Amino acid sequence: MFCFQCEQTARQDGQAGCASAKGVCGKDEVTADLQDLLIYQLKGLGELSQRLHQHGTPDQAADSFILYALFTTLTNVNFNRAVFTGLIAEAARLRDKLRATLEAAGEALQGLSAAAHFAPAAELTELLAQANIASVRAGLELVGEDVIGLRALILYGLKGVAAYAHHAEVLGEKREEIYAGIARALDFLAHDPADIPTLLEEALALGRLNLIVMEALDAANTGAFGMPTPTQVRTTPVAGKAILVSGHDLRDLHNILDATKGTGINVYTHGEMLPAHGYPRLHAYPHLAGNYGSAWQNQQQEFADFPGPIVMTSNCLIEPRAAYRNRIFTAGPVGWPGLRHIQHDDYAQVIQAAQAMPGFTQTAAEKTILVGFARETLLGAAETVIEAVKSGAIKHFFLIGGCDGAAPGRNYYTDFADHAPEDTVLLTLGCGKYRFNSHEFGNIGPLPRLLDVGQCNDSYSAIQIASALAGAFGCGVNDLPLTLVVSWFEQKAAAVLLTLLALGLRNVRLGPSLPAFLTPTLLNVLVETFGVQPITNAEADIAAALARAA
Ligand code: SF4
Ligand code: SF3
Repeated sequence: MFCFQCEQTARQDGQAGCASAKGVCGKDEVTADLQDLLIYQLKGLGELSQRLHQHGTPDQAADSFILYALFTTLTNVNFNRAVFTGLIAEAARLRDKLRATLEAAGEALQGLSAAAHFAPAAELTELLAQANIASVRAGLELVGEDVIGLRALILYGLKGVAAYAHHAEVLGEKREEIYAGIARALDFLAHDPADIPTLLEEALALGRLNLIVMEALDAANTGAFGMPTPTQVRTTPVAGKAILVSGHDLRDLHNILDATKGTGINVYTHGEMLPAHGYPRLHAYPHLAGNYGSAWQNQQQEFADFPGPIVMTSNCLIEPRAAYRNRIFTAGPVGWPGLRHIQHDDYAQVIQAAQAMPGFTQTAAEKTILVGFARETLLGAAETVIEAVKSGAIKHFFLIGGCDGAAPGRNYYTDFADHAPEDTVLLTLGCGKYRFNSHEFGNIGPLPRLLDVGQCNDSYSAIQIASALAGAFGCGVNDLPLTLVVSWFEQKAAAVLLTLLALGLRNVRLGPSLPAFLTPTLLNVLVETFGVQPITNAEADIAAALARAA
């Protein structure tokens, strides 16, 4: 096992990467090796799919499978080795199907990569013996650390892109250019590219593809559930039976709300599901009672304390404790050995579990949190915002976006928000905000100082807001009084970072630690070419950002 795809990867003696029997996230060696093999196969499958796209006869089942399978390998999504042996068998089946289709169409099949020819062993032991060829570091001695690092950046970015594309797809956004773009990227990786300028160009191409994917996801979410509007969300319980829904998938939340209509069960959001309350067609369910708990890394305590079942719809799952193991359900790409998985949107077992439990016995005093400042609301307030900037009432915007994690260095983002001067606006995005979003930040005129744009999935909204402000001020986004402070943890954040770079956004502050797969040479490229800056300490970074804008 060797995995260095996320921010919390093991870092010992100057060596980075989880390489023991179990990763920091809890992923075991067997699961990690099976994930590598699956990725290897997906490169081969992507290569064939790419040829079908070029031929004008794409295979929808294979394209959807690719998104889903890539998503299962994201950090904190699926830990169930049985799922991966199943996906490996399915990948081989689809590969053979695509090859047969191409042959039947008279397409020559020369030049296919080794990944496209890979025959997975039927037995687990033999399968694991094949895993070496699939390691993210395979070929290191031939191509060196920089090439391995750039391939990893592209692969991890691609996982994030696929996850966003899957979220959009389940709500009906199925765009040819997205499937074709993902197949193209896999085809690129299948041929073990080793030219650094070409790899860098591919990373930016992936960032551009991700912008299209995030636009599709925004269209999917707003099309299905309406434009988010400012909404007060209750953060204290009300008496009654309860279900907790965590992760990012709005469709799952919607289906759970529908399934529990009239049952008397209240539904609460957790973690990245908080912004769901801002969507009118989700908010309209009276039993969407509120938000419970905070960010993913606190789930073991929060889920144990929650008096009902929990449904995990996407990242970030961590090892379930015995206290709630029999009442946590997984959905979509998520999995953990022994947990019950929702099949065919059938929530009967979840409802039964909620009815069998006490729920909340008392209604607590009401506390709320404000969400729902996605692009339309903020653009609707553009005149107020522009006036406030012109009058000097707003000096600067800080977009604090991205993931949370368990490491102590993550207090940087709270410090940043708390130390930002009172004439600055804080835009938040992703799960990094839960450490500080209940703090009191006050208002600037009619505008709250902290405006939550939504999930990490809503990065498109933030990009639209920045572009619209740049348009209104007649300047480029880099000339706005705006600083992006990105906290990364997993591969969705890698995809968003590539998009920001592809859009030419400079001076992004990145932390809490830099990706382990980026070598000093690659980091230098990010710093020199894109002005990416590692975080230092909050007060110094705020001062530097304000000085640059002055
Ligand atoms: Fe380690 Fe992160 Fe990989 Fe888990 S996902 S094994 S924590 S690098
Ligand atoms: Fe968070 Fe996992 Fe990335 Fe959606 S829930 S931002 S870490």
